[in-house]
Amino acid sequence: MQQSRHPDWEPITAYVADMSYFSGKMEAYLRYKEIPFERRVVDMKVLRDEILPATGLMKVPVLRLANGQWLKDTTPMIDWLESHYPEPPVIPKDPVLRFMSKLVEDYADEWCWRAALYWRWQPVESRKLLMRRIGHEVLADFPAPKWLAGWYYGRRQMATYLSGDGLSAETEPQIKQHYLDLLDAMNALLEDQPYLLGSHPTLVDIGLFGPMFRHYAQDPTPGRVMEERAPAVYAWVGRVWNARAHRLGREPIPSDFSHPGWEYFLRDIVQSYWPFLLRTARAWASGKSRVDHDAHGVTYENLKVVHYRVYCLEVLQNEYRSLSEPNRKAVDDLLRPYGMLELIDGLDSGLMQEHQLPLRPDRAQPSKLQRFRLALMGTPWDMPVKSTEREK
Ligand SMILES: N[C@@H](CCC(=O)N[C@@H](CS)C(=O)NCC(=O)O)C(=O)O
Repeated sequence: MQQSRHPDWEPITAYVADMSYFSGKMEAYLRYKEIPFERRVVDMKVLRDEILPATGLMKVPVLRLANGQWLKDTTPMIDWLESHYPEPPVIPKDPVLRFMSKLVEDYADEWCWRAALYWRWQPVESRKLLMRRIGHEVLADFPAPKWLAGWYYGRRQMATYLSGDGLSAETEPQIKQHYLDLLDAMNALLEDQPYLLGSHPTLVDIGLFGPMFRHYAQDPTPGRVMEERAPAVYAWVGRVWNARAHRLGREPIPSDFSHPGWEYFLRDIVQSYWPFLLRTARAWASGKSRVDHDAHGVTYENLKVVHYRVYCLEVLQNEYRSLSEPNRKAVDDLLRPYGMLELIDGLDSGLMQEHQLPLRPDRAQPSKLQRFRLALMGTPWDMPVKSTEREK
């Protein structure tokens, strides 16, 4: 299945990090679709001097087209690439499957993050290894011994994504359990089919590959759990990494979200994740920077209100609203055993233009002070929202 070639922007340079959740997701997509790309593993210098001025964030993955244009954020990047490299589609054509797949992708990106960070940084064995790896791989040019730079970065990750993301004595068992539940649900799906929606990889495989590959399969502590508890998931991780469109048949044998393996996902999305998006969007609209959120029978306290997630909700609501009446009913029927998706009228994250790809080249450049701060602190979640952007 030869992709049509685009000499204007090929080869694409993919800026990635080897232990990064979203880099794993992006690479799985590019590899399966056989989109030509050159892989560039970043260090702090590349993040600061190339990626920050071009995208406004020190985050990976980002793509640079041969004509000098840039793309960021895996979800809009995959949408953009799907429109230019349509065959074989990874996003299902059927509107119900499409909406449900986008919902699962978003859940994998934003809700599976907390437990993946927990299993990386909380077990001492994983933490020590990752601090070392980061010191060597990302912070090689840091003006400090590598072990110290890695230790500093790891501590910052823990402050931001563990204690800063609702980890407490009350929530810890739930956060830990989330990974085990995901494994059980995915194992059930993968006992019946090679990919989560049938014979070919689709967006749900790509989305869940984010937490499953660079974190769960490769970090030592969760990796051992996966090997023993869910060998079908372990095999799937390798299968997705090795999937190439030309090797799979042209006609996929599709499945859908009625398989019992999806029950866990649908319940968690409707009862925990979607309400979290609503809470985030409402808090953002009233200018709050932190919220508490009740889910899984516990309270996740003091969660950061991440502006990007308001945009996620806006995009998903737009998708849902654009469904025809019968398709919306089909989605509602799938979700009804767990509840319904409440919508917010007039939701405007103000980030729609920011995520138009390719990125506009005339973006505001960070000041020297901001660059210094970012080099030291990185950009955990998103940069502080300017007060003018936040007024509604
Ligand atoms: N929404 C973004 C998220 C990208 C992201 O969070 N990347 C992480 C690595 S997996 C990062 O670069 N973090 C830098 C930091 O925390 O300093 C996407 O979908 O690409």
